[in-house]
Amino acid sequence: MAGNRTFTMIKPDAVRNGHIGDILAQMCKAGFRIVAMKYTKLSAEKAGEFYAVHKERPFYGELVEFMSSGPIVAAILEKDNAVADFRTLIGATNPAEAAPGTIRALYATSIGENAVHGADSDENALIEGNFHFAGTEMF
Ligand code: 3AN
Repeated sequence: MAGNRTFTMIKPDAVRNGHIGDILAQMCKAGFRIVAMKYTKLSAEKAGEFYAVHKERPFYGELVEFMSSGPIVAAILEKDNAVADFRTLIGATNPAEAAPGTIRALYATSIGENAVHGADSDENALIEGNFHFAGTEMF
């Protein structure tokens, strides 16, 4: 059965470009409820840990540098079928391939600086949510 929680980050590019409010509004309009949320900044070490699965990929260094380059908004969101529905809402990793109206089509500038993160499975949503939040910060 599909889980009902996902994990997201509004990435440093979207924060820098002033899109926090618009992106949060889209998430809420799409029916996601906020379980946990914080405005924070990842150290390079923490970003490296978060993206450890991509360690062998050629863009890993660039990704870690970018994700630690400025503040982000981290959040756990709740809705039926959360992981899949959220990935539909944000669109493809490469904004050039993202469906019109999706968050990445609207706000992302490149495949590396693609405005938002969305967990890719229920298992990773749980791991990523627990990476950023204590149980006492989830409501
Ligand atoms: P998604 O975020 O859509 O699940 P992944 O898991 O393939 O995509 O990649 C994780 C992150 O790594 C992406 N959000 C993006 O910021 C970065 N990334 C992926 N592919 C590339 C690439 N070819 N060049 C630079 N950065 C990339």
